[in-house]
Amino acid sequence: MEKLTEAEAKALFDEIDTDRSGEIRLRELRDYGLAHEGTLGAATLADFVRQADTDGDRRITFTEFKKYFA
Ligand SMILES: [Ca+2]
Ligand SMILES: [Ca+2]
Repeated sequence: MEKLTEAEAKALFDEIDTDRSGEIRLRELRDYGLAHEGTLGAATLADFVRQADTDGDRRITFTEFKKYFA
C-alpha cells in the first residue's frame, strides 16, 4: 500500500465522505468505488473497512483512515 501525506489522506477522505459526517461508511465507499469502477471492487472495499476500522464500529473516522494510509 502506497503511503499518502496527511494532506493527501485528508483530500481523499473528504472526497469519499460525501455527506461530510466526518466518518466514512461502507455505503460511501461503495459509491466511491462505483465512481471509480475497475480500481476498487466490492471485495476490496469490504477488506478495507475491516482493516482500517480499528474500533469495529464499521465507520472509518479520519484518525482510522490516516493510520491506514499515512
Ligand atoms: Ca460520511
Ligand atoms: Ca471505526
